[in-house]
Amino acid sequence: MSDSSTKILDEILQDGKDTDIVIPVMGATGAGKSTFINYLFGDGKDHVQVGHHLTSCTVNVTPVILPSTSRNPQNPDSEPTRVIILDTPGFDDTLASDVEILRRIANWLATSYRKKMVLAGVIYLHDISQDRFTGTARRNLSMFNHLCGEASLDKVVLVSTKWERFRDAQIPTAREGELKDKHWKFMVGKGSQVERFRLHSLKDEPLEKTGKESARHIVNLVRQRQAQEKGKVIKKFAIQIQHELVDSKKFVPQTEAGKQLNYSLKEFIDMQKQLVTLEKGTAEAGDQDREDKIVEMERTIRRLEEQMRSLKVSLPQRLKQIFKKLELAQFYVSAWYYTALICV
Ligand SMILES: Nc1nc2c(ncn2[C@@H]2O[C@H](COP(=O)(O)OP(=O)(O)OP(=O)(O)O)[C@@H](O)[C@H]2O)c(=O)[nH]1
Ligand SMILES: [Mg+2]
Repeated sequence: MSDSSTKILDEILQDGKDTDIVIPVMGATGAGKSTFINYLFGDGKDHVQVGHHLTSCTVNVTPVILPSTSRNPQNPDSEPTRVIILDTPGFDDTLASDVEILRRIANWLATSYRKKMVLAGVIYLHDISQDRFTGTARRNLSMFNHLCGEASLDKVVLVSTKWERFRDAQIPTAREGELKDKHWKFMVGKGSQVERFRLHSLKDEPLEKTGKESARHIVNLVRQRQAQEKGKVIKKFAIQIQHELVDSKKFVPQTEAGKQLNYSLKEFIDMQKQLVTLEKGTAEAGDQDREDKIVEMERTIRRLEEQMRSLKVSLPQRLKQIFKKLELAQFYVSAWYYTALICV
């Protein structure tokens, strides 16, 4: 993305006001977030960039304004409502580390909350054409839950995408059932809604809403829930990470989502130990399974090392002194410990 377009996108946030409605779209890389957002416009144009390659496409948090701005009928002179849809990069991205992605999402959401922009709800996309609920899918769902917090899950719509990759609806329907019974069970129990984003109907399947209508229907679900809550808590509604960063004045690594990344750093140490043991084993065996495991672990280690480097960069001396002053001893010590590990 060019510098000038990034500047324009920043302006949406800079102009943020309490009449703005924000709806972030999240999910793993390639789940179809940018495609979903473009369908909301229904004009065939790319308002956000869609990726057709194996590398991640959206690397920055990108807000777009839906062309459905409306005025308050009781007060026609008031500012029109801007509905801002937020495109986000997924975790386990191929281009940026999880620490960096969390920092970008967290900064945008915290700034919007400070400006009193109203977060109406969150849309989470999952690619139903994936044969397995992979580590990346699990990680994204876990990070998403820690960003939102349990209390916000009734503002979440869980959406499956890429149904068109099947000949009929049998397999994706069964997969959706499995998601509801297993991976999404907790969230559905806390009030998350489940929906399908559909581009066109499959064999013997009448569908009322496809393409733009399907995408708009999902956004309307979020807005309807917000309307039901109007006058109650909506003006104060925020997801967990916004409360943590703005109300509780925490640093990103201290938030529930940030702590997830610390756990990954601990994993790094365990993995190194396991790797040494496995390497010893392969010297005598030539065992293919074992070799595959090593390749997979080396890949994870490289990813975690990258995160550690990012953490080091995000912890300059000045910040360390602040932690010390605030007597955040536990966090300070562990951050120092990991930094020292990288230096040896
Ligand atoms: N058939 C089908 N293809 C889809 C759908 N959504 C996305 N795609 C395709 O999936 C690929 C990735 O889509 P994107 O919209 O770029 O996915 P993304 O979640 O924004 O990916 P990142 O920006 O990398 O995080 C593109 O080739 C899209 O055309 C869908 O609902 N159905
Ligand atoms: Mg994208």
